[in-house]
Amino acid sequence: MNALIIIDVQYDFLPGGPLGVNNGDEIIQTINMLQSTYDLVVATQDWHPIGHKSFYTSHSNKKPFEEISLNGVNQILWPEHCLQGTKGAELVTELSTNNIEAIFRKGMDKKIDSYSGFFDNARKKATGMADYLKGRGITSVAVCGLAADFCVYYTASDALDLGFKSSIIDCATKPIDPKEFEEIKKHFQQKGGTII
Ligand code: VGL
Ligand code: ZN
Repeated sequence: MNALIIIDVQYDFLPGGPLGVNNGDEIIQTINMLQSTYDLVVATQDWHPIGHKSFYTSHSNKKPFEEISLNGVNQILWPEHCLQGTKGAELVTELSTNNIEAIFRKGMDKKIDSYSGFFDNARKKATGMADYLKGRGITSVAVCGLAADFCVYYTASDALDLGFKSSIIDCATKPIDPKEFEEIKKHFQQKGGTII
């Protein structure tokens, strides 16, 4: 049984948003068409409280995209995005959601960011998505959505560590940094993942 995992298709990650991914809007129809070819469809939603420590505004004298160590974990400081309950945190209305059986929220702990849909970045807490997928008999996952070089990649990579077959759907994801994503793809394939 295979599952499609749709990562963070939220307004704040679309062009014009505070963390807008170039051409991020172009993947939505592709994701809609793909859904019917999977046994199960799930999604994630980046869902930050005000004052989340991944925001540069939560630290003094820090600029967007600066890197710091946050409780021992490397952290890129982002513009404020996906604040709980705001329009920017909503799943984009053009995304078909009728077949999405579960939505896993992440990034709710102020002290630690969460790129992967499975764990926070320190791997201290699981979202429950792995158990959910396993409970549904899923052995293989395909990951799409935003952003390719962060939440999509971390989710697909954790899926491998958790024993799933895992692929990234290249035509249904867009990176923040295209050059970085090319390197990431090589690394993911070396680890046993597939790019489709
Ligand atoms: C993401 C940075 C910060 C993502 C979420 O969805 O890729 N990136 N929060
Ligand atoms: Zn975030």
